[in-house]
Amino acid sequence: MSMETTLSREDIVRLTERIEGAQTRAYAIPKLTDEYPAMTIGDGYAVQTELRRRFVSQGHRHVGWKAGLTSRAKMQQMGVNVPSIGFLTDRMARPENSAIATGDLVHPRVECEVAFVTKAELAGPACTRDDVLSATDYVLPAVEIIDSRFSGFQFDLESVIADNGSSARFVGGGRARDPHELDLRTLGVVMEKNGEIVAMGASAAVLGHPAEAVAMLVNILAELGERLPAGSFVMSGGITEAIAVAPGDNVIARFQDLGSVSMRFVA
Ligand code: 0L1
Ligand code: MG
Repeated sequence: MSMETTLSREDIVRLTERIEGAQTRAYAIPKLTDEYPAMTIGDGYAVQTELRRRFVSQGHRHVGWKAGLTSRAKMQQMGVNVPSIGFLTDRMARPENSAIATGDLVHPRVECEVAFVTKAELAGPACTRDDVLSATDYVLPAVEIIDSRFSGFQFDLESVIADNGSSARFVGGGRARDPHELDLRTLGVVMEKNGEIVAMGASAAVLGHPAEAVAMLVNILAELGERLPAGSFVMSGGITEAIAVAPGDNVIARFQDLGSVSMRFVA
């Protein structure tokens, strides 16, 4: 993936302020490429990096990363052939079984993911699935609440990367397990909303194996000049499609061998 950048420092800062406003005050904006059609993936990551720098300087704690657009279905839906990554902070974490407010989100959707917690540093550019499994302390079931800030879901990869891969909230739960005790390719997941099954899938939907997505994330980090520190929380990408949620909805994600994660949404 080329990380070539074309935007000036002033434009990066301007776009970061635009994304920060949309994220923190929960309003939709047009995709960034409407104004900057020549924007590259490298420019998207430059905006994302500046956004992370600003949040950290405001006291947010950077706790890990997420891989996004890791299933063939999602890539096809978006017309892209490369996944994306985004950062996670403590302010995005929500406890299991909690009430999650939608008032500070634009159009939230939920997806089931396997999360990894690492016990050793990982570095690209040639990180492999086996490297990830050796560096993993445990895996746990998680739900990501994504929230694209772009009007009517009209976006492209450059804009989504600048918007931190639509990251908004995440909930970990269930049972922490040693990944060597599980077959992480064939893990089944069922998502229920208000008692109805709304999505289901198997973990192989994530690049064939969720640890493959974490390796990909580490290799993208290397292109950005970064490593994944020990103790990171990493979301490996949606196994199921993203399902829209609204106040009053109760969501439970049931993972084979890992237990379940639940939450409810309030205004
Ligand atoms: O987590 C993800 O797969 C990122 C999705 C980005 C695009 C969207 O908001 O649907
Ligand atoms: Mg996701």
